[in-house]
Amino acid sequence: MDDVRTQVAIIGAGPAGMLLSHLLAAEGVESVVVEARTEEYVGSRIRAGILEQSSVDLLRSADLGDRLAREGDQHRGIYLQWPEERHHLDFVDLTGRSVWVYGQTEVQKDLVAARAADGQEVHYGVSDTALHDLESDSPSVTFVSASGSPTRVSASVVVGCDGSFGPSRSSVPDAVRQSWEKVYPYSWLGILADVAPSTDELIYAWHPDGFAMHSMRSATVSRLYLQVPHDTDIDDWSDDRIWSALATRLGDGQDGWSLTPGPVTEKSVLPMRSFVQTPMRHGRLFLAGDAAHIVPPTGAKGLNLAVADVGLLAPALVDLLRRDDARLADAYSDAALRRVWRCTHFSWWMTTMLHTSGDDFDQQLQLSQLRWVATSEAGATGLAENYAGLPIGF
Ligand code: RFL
Ligand code: PHB
Repeated sequence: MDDVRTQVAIIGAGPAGMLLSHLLAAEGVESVVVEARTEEYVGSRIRAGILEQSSVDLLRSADLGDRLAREGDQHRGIYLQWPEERHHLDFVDLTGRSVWVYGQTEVQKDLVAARAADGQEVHYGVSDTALHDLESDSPSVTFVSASGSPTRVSASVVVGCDGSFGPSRSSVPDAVRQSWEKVYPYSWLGILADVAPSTDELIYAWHPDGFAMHSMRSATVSRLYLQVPHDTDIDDWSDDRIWSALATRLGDGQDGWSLTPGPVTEKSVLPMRSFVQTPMRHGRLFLAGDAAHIVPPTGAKGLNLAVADVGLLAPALVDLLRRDDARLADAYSDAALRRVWRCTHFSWWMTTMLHTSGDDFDQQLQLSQLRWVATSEAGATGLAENYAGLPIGF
């Protein structure tokens, strides 16, 4: 067995794990990161596209904001629409806060580059990750390295940043953990296309055929989504069928607006669910990001919640390990969960307001709610405050 010793063993090299490693290193705390996939695979997963103000503030304060400032696209708000009506919600006017279009792939690249420049040890391509002795002061993580060597990382703290399918969350004993889950009866079919966006800011569209969204990654790359039934086979959706459904649902031809189609470079179907596990700390194990909670993507909160968790956890671990002060570590789970539940509610609310359920009564309530949100300053401010993000530490 190869033995490695560090202060913090981090499972998962996604945004939560890599950002945590970066923030800890800046305060003189060492970590080792263990990742099941290859570096290329983690770096190329097409996922989140929107960063809220507090995530951008944190990335900037951690010296990760240079490329974001040059290549990120600051948006004042979003469009909310239903047939025949499109309304712009200006988050800056409503709350003084804005959002940025900057893909998770780009955040991941910046994190990988920063950690590599610092000489960070990341074990990619590991298998059989297991957590041990979490209730003691010397927990450890074992795995088989990419080259086949059984390895043990002994640490003072283990952090599970291993997303929705990793082993960390189930290492909390059954008697201690509690979880909540809601599975939605629809999925998103997402495409990435090599075509300039047909809109300057994101469009969230309610339509009797189902929800549609127009997002983007850059001046030349568009990202679009369609609500589809839960068990959709991607092979049933040709590119033409996708563009035609998007045109209908997004209102092509209304008020002189049109949707420009283009070559599709990626397409996939994503199931939608909400999940929360508590507590986010057990003994010397801490959970952060998707390892502890999952939201449907409608509110653009998943990546931002992962960043917010790590923004709370890093100073807590620095105090614990460098100053022997456990106050922030003891407060971490409750503090993180306040924001988690707020974002869980917001993501559920956006999802259920915008996705058709086939129920005529629901449909009338959705339209009434959309009209109120789009036309009342109080309604619009509620959406804006949640979407543009509450301050870190909320
Ligand atoms: P990740 O990114 O899933 O990383 C977890 C890492 O852990 C590794 N792992 C293991 N490593 C070692 N041993 C094991 N046994 C392991 N098991 C797993 C995994 O390989 C992986 O690399 O979790 P993290 O870091 O918590 O980050 C969370 C975000 O990735 C996620 O919340 C967002 O992508 C969600 N999301 C969005 N969030 C937003 O804030 N704004 C958005 O606009 C947004 N859009 C989206 C999204 C997610 C999407 N999908 C595909 C789920 C759009 C989509 C389509
Ligand atoms: C995206 O660009 O992928 C995206 C944007 C906003 C969302 C979800 C996904 O709410």
